[in-house]
Amino acid sequence: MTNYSAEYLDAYWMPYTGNRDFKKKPRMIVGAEGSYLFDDKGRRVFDGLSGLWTCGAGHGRPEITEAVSKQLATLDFGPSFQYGHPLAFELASRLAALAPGDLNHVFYTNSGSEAADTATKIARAYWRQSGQPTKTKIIGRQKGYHGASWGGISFGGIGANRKLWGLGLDSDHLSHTQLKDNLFCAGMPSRGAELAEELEDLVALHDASNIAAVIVEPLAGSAGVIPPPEGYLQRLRELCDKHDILLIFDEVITAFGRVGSMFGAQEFGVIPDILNTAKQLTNGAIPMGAVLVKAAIYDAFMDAGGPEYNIELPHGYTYSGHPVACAAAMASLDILENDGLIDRVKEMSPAFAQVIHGLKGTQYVTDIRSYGFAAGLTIESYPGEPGRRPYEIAMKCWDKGFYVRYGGDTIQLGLPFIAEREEMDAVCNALAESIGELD
Ligand code: PXG
Ligand code: PLP
Repeated sequence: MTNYSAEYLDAYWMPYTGNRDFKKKPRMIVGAEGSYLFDDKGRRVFDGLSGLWTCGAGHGRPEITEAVSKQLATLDFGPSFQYGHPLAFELASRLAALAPGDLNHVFYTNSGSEAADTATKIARAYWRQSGQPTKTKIIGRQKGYHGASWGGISFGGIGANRKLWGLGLDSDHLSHTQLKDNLFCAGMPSRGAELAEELEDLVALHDASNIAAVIVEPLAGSAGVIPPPEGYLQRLRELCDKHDILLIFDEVITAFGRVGSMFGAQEFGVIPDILNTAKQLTNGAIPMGAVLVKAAIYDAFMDAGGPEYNIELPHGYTYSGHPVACAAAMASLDILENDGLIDRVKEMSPAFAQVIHGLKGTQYVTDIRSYGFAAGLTIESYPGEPGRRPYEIAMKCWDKGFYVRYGGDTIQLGLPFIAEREEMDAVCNALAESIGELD
């Protein structure tokens, strides 16, 4: 079926979508394989964002299908509170071994939003357990994205995601690091490390005795791919240590290969106290997130736990560590390792940077940023309509057989880790052509 009636489309309130626009001209995806989506008209569309930064290993991987089917037939669900199943422990050990430093305890969630809530709840509870109950404020960063829950929209820094909701959680924000000095930079920009010093100003304003944690994406994804300035994350780490503030990295996009290392923490050489993951953890096949916590934090909860039958952290989700999600994650990590996909991203990212930065000089493209297999373009606005031109570009690309992400005044690419050089050229050509067709 390719002609959907208004009635057929009416009931579903789509997330982060212009519902009225979509329902006038539905873009229905009915299948996917490798780096391609298939629409309801039988067209093959290049997946320029790996789903939603989720499917780096490509769609329809038989290894994941098999692992998930087997798990469903063996243990479809087991209660996650007070009881466990072996695969959740195996996956936790595996993630702990992959993670840098002593980030060796894993709390499971079902999404990046829940990971943001979990990490910041752990941070606040940690200080309360440690006799510092006033340390509650969470410092995020302008342009940060940490999901759609009350936590995420409070310490998140994308205005459009906040303005409808009023008072959220006690938060403040560092400035973003997207500087005019760094326009058209491939990789980490050389200027901007001093922006980390703003944490000193926020400490002067609020006092460290009131601040639980700083949460940042090591590379900001949703806001349009903003790699960290050289030295910025190091300085943030130093200042967090100086003031006894926990540092949380939200690696929901950067973990598991996107930036050419297993974690952004490794790629950028800074180890946080808590590290959030989701998306690529299961290659997108089953919803799952994982919050990696350093030993000293976990141990503090165990030490303060009271009698051993007590629950040390009254927090969790019905589906935390879901057996089918664990199976998908194990298979997905196997694929990354067996196919050497993270090294592939690292090796091919200079070629990708060359291709994407080739769009410099294209009309309306006022900035291009890139790192690993991620890139963001800033598009000059129609007067008073910041979102329209990126939307028009993305729709033209879709018609040409290319899915790219648009949001705010940006276009984003997050190529599948299996993307070929010709596909990089093709998606960039489609972007250039689409921009050329604008009024
Ligand atoms: N943190 C970060 C850093 C994210 O990128 C979340 C948390 C929330 O995850 P969930 O699973 O609750 O959606 C995200 C999600 C885009 C795009 O196009 C990015 C996300 C989601 C959808 C689209 O940039 N990031
Ligand atoms: N709402 C109600 C009424 C519930 O019973 C539960 C879980 O038991 C939840 C919300 C939370 O659901 P989840 O654990 O899937 O986040």
